[in-house]
Amino acid sequence: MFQPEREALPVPELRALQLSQLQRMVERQHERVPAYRDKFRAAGVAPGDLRALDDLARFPFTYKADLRDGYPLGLSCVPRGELRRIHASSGTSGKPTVVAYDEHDLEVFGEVVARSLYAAGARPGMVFHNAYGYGLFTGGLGTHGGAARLGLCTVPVSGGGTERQVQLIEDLQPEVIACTPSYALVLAEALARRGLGPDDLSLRYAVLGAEPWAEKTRAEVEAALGVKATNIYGLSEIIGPGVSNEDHAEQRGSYLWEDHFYPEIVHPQTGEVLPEGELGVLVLSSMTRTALPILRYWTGDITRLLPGGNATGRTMRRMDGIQGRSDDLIILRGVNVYPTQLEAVLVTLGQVSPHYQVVLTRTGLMDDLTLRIEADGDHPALRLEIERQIKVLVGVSVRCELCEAGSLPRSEGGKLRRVTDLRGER
Ligand code: DLL
Repeated sequence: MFQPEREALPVPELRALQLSQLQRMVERQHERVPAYRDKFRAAGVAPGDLRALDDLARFPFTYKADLRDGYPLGLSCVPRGELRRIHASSGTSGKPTVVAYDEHDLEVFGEVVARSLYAAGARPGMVFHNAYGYGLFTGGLGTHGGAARLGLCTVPVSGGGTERQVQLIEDLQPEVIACTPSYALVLAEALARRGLGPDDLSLRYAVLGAEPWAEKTRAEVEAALGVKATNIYGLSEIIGPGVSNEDHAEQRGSYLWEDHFYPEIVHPQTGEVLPEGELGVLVLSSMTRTALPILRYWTGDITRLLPGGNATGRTMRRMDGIQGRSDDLIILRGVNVYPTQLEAVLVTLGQVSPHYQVVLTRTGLMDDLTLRIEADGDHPALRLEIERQIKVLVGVSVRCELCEAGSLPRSEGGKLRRVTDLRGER
């Protein structure tokens, strides 16, 4: 462990710490942020009502729209002069969401990413090929700061420029690589084209995240690069990468750094807090942030909490892989479908590549979903089998289209969009 005194804190002490941090947080928000004062008043709560962790359920959620309404820095708790960095996540429409950090927040950011990289297998002195995008996106600079804190030697290559990345991996012999899982597949293909396989590479650990991915991708990346791959999760509104990370020796759920981020799982429609182990929307409170503490942030990410305290000695809870986003939900002729459910079927069939795209179209009043998958040649039997399995396991009729290997879009270094919705177009 990077910080055993924190990561293995006995659970009763951890809960007491969380309560006192949450109490301090709501008091500061009430005192300093008019928008939170209004939200508390509308919900009929005051900071003094938070006497036990269960009381948190009475407090309001914060949504992306609250950050947008306060654009750019309406929810900030500190004067402008105390800010040290700003990141922004690009929205699909309109203004980006801006997030701000003061010196203390950057310390927290470095600490949680250092813990994450350590859990992923990185150790001081290793060379770190960082292919997350540098810039307004939190991925590049966020992992960079944590790597510095851990004592890695970072190659800040950023996303894109695949041929140059391959050259650098060959020449600088990094032990650790970080990028999106879809870009790891692109790098693996490019390395293979140069005749470089797992035994030729220095890489040992891959830290993959920023988008959903399945076990099949893990297996492919591990085999092609000769690494142990772990899942890193995070989001700009809470801090960036490093909210949670899997342990490389275990690879079963990402340890959530609960001394900084308080997790809840809630029902996607009612917002009711669900018992541990149930699937729902992840809601996070960034308790220790000073510039931009966010209360009960509705991440929209669907997952479940798993217990901690297993072989790794960490007491903090883990979160399962992200199963989808509450706003990615496709409602196809009345049936709820997440793209990851389709991916899961492909994984169980095992004969197709992890490259797929979902295309939604409309004929008259009927919505249609076409699942485009790469395969070598057209195999009508395979196509029918995929359609049949999806009908049985997901409950919808889709059309499967097999495309030539290498023909579907690949990640260009950033997040890959898998769903194309043409239903609004003629
Ligand atoms: O993607 C932060 C990050 C950078 C995480 C690098 C990991 C590695 P945003 O751009 O604000 O921040 O996007 C956050 O991305 O709400 C999820 O929907 C998705 N996401 C992030 N990590 C994972 C993951 C960064 N491991 C949004 N699995 C989140 C699935 C993920 N989805």
